[in-house]
Amino acid sequence: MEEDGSKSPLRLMAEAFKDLAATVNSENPEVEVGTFSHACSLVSPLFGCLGIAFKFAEMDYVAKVDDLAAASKSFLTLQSLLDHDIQGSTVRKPGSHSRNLLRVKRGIDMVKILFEQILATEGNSLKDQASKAYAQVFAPYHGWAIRKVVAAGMYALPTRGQLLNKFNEDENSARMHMETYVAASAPVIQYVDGLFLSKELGVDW
Ligand code: 1PZ
Repeated sequence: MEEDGSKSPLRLMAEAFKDLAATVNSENPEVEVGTFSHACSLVSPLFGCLGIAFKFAEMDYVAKVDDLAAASKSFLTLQSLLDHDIQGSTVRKPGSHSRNLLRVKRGIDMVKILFEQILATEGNSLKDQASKAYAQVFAPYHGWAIRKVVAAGMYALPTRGQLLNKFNEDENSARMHMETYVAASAPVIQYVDGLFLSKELGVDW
């Protein structure tokens, strides 16, 4: 039950990605950096529900999304942002827009897998679902120390019920928004991967 549907963070997230998906699925997709970074910024409220252990994930994610938002003043599309780093040989350089784009893409992918897991399971713990999403998306790229901290943080996650409460959702409205996000984020994630791969930049770094 949403007291004020227009303010539901899950709904805002789902709708922003639905719009992005429509762009990506159009004939000649041109995804604007500003539209993309705005949609990604709507994921941030999730962190508020995760507890203190995930504060550092939030800081890193938000900094990278902010960098993309700032880049939108210089580059109209994700494609032109990548081209700029290719020309300067700065694609993999720490802090580059392209590198941040790849990290942010992983963030929205992790949320997608987490929601898929939540939709597919019952029970009140989120630990297994979150661990699985992290293992698939981030663990291969994080060193031992970060993986340990994340694993410890998994014990401090809220329960499913607490998460829905914080989002001001009941099971049905939450399911609906999560399903929308899962369906809409898939082509967006694929599109970003496709951009990197079409320019032979790889996505496994
Ligand atoms: C209920 C779900 C629990 C979700 C837990 C999410 C855990 C992610 C933990 C990430 C710790 C981030 C610490 C910093 C990592 C950086 O070294 C890397 C590489 O950055 P670079 O070298 O390019 O500057 N950063 C990342 O890999 C991006 C991390 C973003 C994390 C976003 C997670 C979004 C998921 C939210 C789920 C609700």
